[in-house]
Amino acid sequence: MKIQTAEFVNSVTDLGQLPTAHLPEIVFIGRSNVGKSSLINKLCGKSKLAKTSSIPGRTRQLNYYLINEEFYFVDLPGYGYAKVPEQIKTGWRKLVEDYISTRKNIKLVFELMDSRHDPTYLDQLMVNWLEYYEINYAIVLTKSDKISQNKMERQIYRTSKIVSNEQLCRDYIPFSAISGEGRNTVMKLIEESLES
Ligand SMILES: Nc1nc2c(ncn2[C@@H]2O[C@H](COP(=O)(O)OP(=O)(O)O)[C@@H](O)[C@H]2O)c(=O)[nH]1
Ligand SMILES: [Mg+2]
Repeated sequence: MKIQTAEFVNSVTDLGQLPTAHLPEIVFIGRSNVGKSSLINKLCGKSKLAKTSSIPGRTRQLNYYLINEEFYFVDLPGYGYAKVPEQIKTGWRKLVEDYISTRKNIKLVFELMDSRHDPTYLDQLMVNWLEYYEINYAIVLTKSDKISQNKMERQIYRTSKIVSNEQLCRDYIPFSAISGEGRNTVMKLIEESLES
C-alpha cells in the first residue's frame, strides 16, 4: 500500500467531538518526545504534517489525519512528561482510556518506545490496557539510528521481558524517521490490519 493523500482533519479534546466511526483507525501512542510525529510524517512522506518539537507539549488532544480518504491515523496525546500538572495527567488518563475502551473502529495501535530506554511504568500501563481491551498492537522501537543493531536486538529482548504480557503484540519494529528503517514493516502491518 502507498499513502497517496494525507490530510490533517482536526484536533479533538473530548470524545464527544470524535468523527463518526465509519472509517477504520490506526492509532499511535507513546511518551512525549518518543518520535510519534516524526513517524507519522515519515509514513506520509510529508515533513510537516504532524508538528514535531523538542519541547514536550502540554496539550491533551487527539489529532486526526485522513489517509487515502480511506482510514484515519490518530495521534494520541503524549504522556510521561514530568512537569505536566497533576490535573492534566488525570485528564490525559481518562481521555486515552475512554478512547481505547469505547472506540470500536480501532484496527491497530502502534505503541512507541524509545529504543535507548527501557519501557516506563506508563508504557507498561498502556500495553496492559491494550491487552485488557483486546486491541491488536505493535511495539515500535524509535530512533534506531542512534543505537547499533546489536543493542537493538538486546533492547527488543529486554522490552519483551519487561512488558511480559504481550499476547496481542503483533511485532517489535525498529524504526528510524531518519533512515526510514522499519517503514515498510509498519506499512505492511497497517495494510494487513485494514484487510482483517
Ligand atoms: N535521531 C532521531 N531523532 C528522532 C527520530 N524521531 C524523532 N526524533 C527527534 O526526537 C524529537 C521528538 O520528536 P517528535 O516526533 O516531535 O516526538 P513526539 O513528541 O513523540 O511527537 C525531535 O527532536 C525529533 O527530531 C529518529 O528516528 N531519529
Ligand atoms: Mg508529536
